[in-house]
Amino acid sequence: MKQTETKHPVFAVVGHPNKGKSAIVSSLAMDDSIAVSNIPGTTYRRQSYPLKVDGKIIYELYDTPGFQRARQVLAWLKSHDVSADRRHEVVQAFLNTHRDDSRFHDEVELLTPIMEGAGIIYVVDASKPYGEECEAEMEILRWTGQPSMALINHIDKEDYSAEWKRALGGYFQIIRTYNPMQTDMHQQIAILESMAQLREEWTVQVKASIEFFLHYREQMLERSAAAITRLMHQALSHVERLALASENANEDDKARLKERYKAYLRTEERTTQAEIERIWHHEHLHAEITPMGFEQMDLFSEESASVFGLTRKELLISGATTGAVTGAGVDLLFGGATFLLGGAIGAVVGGVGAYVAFDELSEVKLLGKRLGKRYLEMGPMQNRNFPYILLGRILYYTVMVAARSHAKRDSLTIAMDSTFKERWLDEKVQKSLEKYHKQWRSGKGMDDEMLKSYEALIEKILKKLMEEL
Ligand SMILES: Nc1nc2c(ncn2[C@@H]2O[C@H](COP(=O)(O)OP(=O)(O)OP(=O)(O)O)[C@@H](O)[C@H]2O)c(=O)[nH]1
Ligand SMILES: [Mg+2]
Repeated sequence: MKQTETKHPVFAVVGHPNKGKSAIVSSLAMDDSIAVSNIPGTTYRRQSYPLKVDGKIIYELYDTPGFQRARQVLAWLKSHDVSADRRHEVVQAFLNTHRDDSRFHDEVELLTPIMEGAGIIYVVDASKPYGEECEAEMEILRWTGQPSMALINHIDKEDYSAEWKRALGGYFQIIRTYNPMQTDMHQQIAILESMAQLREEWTVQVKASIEFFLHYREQMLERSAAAITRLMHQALSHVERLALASENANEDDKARLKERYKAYLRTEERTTQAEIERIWHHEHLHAEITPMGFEQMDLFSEESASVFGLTRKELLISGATTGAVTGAGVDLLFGGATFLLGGAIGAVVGGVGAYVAFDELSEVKLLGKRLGKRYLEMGPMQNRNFPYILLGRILYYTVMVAARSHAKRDSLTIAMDSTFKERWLDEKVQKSLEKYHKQWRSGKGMDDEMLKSYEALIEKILKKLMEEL
């Protein structure tokens, strides 16, 4: 189908082998399933990757193999030359004659979508010096008559972009630098705006795509905030029950219940992380050998508490101690055997120890007979610090996933950042959050309206964090 007949813009990403074409497609189409590798010739066939939102395609990109025999193709075209306004017909004739010619497999693959109407995105790696072999490639692309732009990528640190720009200038209307390894919404929008300029008929569609794209980003934030709210709600209001075999509970039963309660919370966190990955189109993170996540840093570790939890001073600010917090309450706040974290962890957060007592997440209650059985019960979460640890961790995870380029294929390691908390949590935010945390603690639950306002608060925090990326 010709581009003018489709409702969304279509572009073919082409160039020399191993220059980052697939990385660029991954990044622009937000697709982490595409093969990206430093072995030249990784992409063997043309393949279309549409960016879809609610079933509607925003734009579609073709990943293609690199040119292999550009000079021979150009020689063939020249030997069949006609008038300049009909050169695209010669390219079409080349395709018709060479469809089954294995020598030109890659050229046929990459030229086909262009001759079907796709715009051209020509990728070069400006960390290598300009090479004349590209001239034949650019010349062939010119023969197709399709609108085109060049993207300058930097696979390594060296920079030969000045000489590349001079060479590309003779062939392309628009030349832009693009880093597929970085997620930057402005960079992405800039590319879309360049696409809009390429051909007058495309402007309206591409502008609409930009609107959709911005709207989609907004949606991803909203959906993330909803997932985080659900996690907080489930985790903090959860009540874990253990049926007892005998009349009385022994220490083993209590320990078993505590472990189950913790396991539930860990699973909820992991499930939400997976949901966040889906929202941000990182479907393949778990195919990695090293799973992404806080595997090295358990939800109930002191390290977690020191990085994400509140300090004693901050706990006092939250108003957690105002009113009648006595007896068990104080123990739940600072831990039965109130402990200060050791020097090693203190150092991580600049000498301020965080308070947590994971032994004291909630009281263990022995319940009366139910269906002839006795139950032990734990929950809802009473620990004042836990909500901040859980929330800090999921916010951090969301930011890491959202900031990850879809072109990356290494496993994501979470480098802990002890300054993260300062980026989102201040006294005001803490006070607003505490209102909800208190409600969950009380076991009264939360109505939809209150959950919605918590979600709005989380969304605001996420937006702020994302803007700083
Ligand atoms: N550091 C860095 N590496 C990049 C960048 N772009 C691509 N790479 C790496 O360069 C290698 C080649 O990238 P691909 O996207 O597979 O290249 P391609 O042009 O599709 O290659 P073929 O399919 O073989 O033609 C991969 O190892 C990428 O991770 C970049 O901007 N920065
Ligand atoms: Mg490729």
